[in-house]
Amino acid sequence: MIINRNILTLDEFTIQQMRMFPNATGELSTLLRDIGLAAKRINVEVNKAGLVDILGDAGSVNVQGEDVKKLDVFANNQFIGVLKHGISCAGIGSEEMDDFVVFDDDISNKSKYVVLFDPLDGSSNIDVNVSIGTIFGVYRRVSKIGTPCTQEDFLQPGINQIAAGYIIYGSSTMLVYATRRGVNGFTLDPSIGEFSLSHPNIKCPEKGKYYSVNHGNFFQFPENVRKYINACQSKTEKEGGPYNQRYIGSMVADLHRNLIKGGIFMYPSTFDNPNGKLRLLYEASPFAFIIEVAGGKATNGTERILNIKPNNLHERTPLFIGSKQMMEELETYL
Ligand code: P6P
Repeated sequence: MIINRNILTLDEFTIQQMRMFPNATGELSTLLRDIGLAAKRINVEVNKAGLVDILGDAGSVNVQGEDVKKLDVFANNQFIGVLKHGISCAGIGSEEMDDFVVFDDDISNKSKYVVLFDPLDGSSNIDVNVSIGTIFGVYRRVSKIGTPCTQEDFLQPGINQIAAGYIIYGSSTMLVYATRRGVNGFTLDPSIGEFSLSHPNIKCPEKGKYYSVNHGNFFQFPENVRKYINACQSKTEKEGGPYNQRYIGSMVADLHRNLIKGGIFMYPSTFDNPNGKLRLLYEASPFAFIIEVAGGKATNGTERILNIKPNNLHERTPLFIGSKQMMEELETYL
């Protein structure tokens, strides 16, 4: 009997992947489906943000010292809700919370994964209708199964990620996630309310024409970074140029474009942020995992992002990430 399934939903895809591994417990598939559910709930609010009083500041300031938008809080609660009441996660670390959270109940303590996430990155763009996103990374616990998870479970180098992904709430809403087997993109189909496989086996083009950086910080950048940026501005056709500068100030949107079309994104150290602005655990490491599986590279300027052993939950890092050949050219300057 031929079962005609034109487009696989996220659930069907994760179950199909699980069937390939007879020993799979299904915990990762369940975890990814839980994340998809939270994303659908957040998408509803993001899409109507202009219509209801969910815009604007929630009146609080998060651990980063940033005004917390109401949607930030809503998004954070959605992920905690599905992960805490699921069967696959022992605890979480979130940009919105000072410390990591141990779920510490019988089922959660038996789960083998922990999740780090930025529930709604780029939230300062909410009020001006620019695409924003969720970023997540999944690690296998290093602490004993059956006991509460510990800080060590969260402070692992990014190379230990089992899966990493993002949701972009844009002209369409997409969930993109990577395991070592590949990067796959799912577009939310409102007619069935499911994420459906739209971008199978995403590969980042080895070179592109986009370079993404906040030029407003140009004179704060290290000299060798400024030299590379100047080179980006004078590429001839023979050198693969001319390049276009694209920077929307929303990491998920900038990196999604560069992943699909090819390009390089840079957030170097600045006077204000000598260790970089972006966070290692729930921004840089998940994207570094995704881009490397897709064929690209990601460093902090001197070291591979995925090799960095974090010291604390909210650690920041400079970030250079994108197409392989563009990163290799940048490395000749660094
Ligand atoms: P800047 C958004 O606040 C964010 O964390 C990323 O999404 C984005 O890439 C970056 O900061 C933008 O920072 O300093 O250029 O406005």
